[in-house]
Amino acid sequence: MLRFLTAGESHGPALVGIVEGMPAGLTIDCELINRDLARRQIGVGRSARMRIENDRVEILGGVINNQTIGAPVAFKIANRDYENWKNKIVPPQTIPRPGHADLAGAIKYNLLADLRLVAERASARETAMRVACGALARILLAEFEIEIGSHVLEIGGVRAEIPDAPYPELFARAQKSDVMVADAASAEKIRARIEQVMRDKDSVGGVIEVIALNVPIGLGSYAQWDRKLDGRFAHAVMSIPSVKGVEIGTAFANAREVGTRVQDEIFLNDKLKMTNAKTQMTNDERKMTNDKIKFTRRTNRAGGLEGGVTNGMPIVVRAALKPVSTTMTPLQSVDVAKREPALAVYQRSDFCHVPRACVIGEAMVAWVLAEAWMEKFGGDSMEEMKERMSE
Ligand code: EPS
Repeated sequence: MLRFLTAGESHGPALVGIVEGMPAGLTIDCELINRDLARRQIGVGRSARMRIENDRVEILGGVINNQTIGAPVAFKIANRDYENWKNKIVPPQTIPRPGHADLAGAIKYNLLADLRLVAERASARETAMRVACGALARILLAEFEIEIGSHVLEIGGVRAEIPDAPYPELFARAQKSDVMVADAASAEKIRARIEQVMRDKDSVGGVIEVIALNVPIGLGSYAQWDRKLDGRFAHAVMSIPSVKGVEIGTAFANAREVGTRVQDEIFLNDKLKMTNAKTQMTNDERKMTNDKIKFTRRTNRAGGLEGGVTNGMPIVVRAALKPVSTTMTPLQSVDVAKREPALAVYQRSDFCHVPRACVIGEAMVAWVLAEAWMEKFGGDSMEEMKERMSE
C-alpha cells in the first residue's frame, strides 16, 4: 500500500511529508521534484508570497545514493517566509473570510479566539508538499512510460481554444505560457482577463484538465465502490483547495446528449498492425490511441475510464476551481469576538491560482495512478515489479 501524509503550517518553519510504500531501487532525481515545485510557483495573478519562496525539497530519509531503499521517504520544504513571521506580533484575526475554512474550522477546533490558527493549516501552502509527494509518484510511473500533463481550459469565463496537437505537444505549449494555456491567442485573452480582475480588486477561478498517457487497461476495479478509479480521482482532485467540481472526460457535455452519441465505440487497432502504421493515423486518432493495445477508440468521452477501470485511453480529469475566497474588495462577515457585523479583512492571497493548480492536479492524479499501479503490479523492489510486468 502506498500512502502519504503532510504536516506543517503556512508560516511555520517548514512543510514535511512522508511517503510510505515506494519500492526499493527507484532512482530519485531531486531536480525533477524541484522542477514541479517551481511550476507550482508560476502564473499571472499569483500571490506575493511566491516572490519570497523558492520551494526546494530536502530528502531526510528513505533515499540513499539517489535510490529508494524501501523505507519511508521523508521530505522537507523550508518556508522562507518563516523568518519574517517568527518574532512578529500579529493581532488575533476575528473576522472570518466567507468561502474560507475560517469560521467552520474555528468552531470545529475551538479556535474562535484567533482564526489565523485555522488558516495556518487550511492554507494552500500545504499543496507544495503534495506536489513533492506527487512528483515521487510521477517518477515511479515514468519508469513504466506513463506521462502526466495538464493545461488550463478556461479562466474567468474565457475559454481557451484547444490546438489540434498530440497531448505531449499540448502540455509543452501550455508550460511555455504564464497562464498554462496551450493556444497563444487564447493565452493573451485569458491573461487580460486576469489582469482586469486584479485591477477590479477581485479574484477569479477556472477549469483545468489533467491527462495521463500510456496507462494500461485494467487499473482500478468495478468490483467494489471504493476501488473504482474514477471515484478515487474525484476524491483526490476535489481535495485540492478551492476545487469544487471534478469531471471525468466530457461528463457534463455527455449528460446533455443521447446515449448513442456519447459512448466511445470500439475498433480493432488494424492500423497499428501494419508497418509504418502511425503515419496513416490522423492526429486525433494518434492522440487517442494507446498503441500497446489491440483495440482502439476514435473518441475518448469517457476520459479513459469505464466501470471505474482504465480502458487504455488517456485518463482525462478536469477540475473546476472557484475563485480564491480572499478578495481585496471586502465581503460581508461577522466579528466573532465583538459579535457584530464586520467586513472581512484582506490578507495576502492569489488573485488567480488556476495556472498554478495545474501541477497540483497532476500530482494528485499521479498519486492515485501510482496507488492503483502498486495494487496491480506492486512489489518490494523495482526489479521485482519489472519482472512481474514482463510475465
Ligand atoms: C500559498 C501560500 C499562502 C497564500 C496562498 C498560497 O501564503 P500566505 O498566506 O503567506 O500569503 O499566498 O494561500 C491561499 C491562497 C490560501 O487561500 O490560503 C502557496 O504557497 O501556494
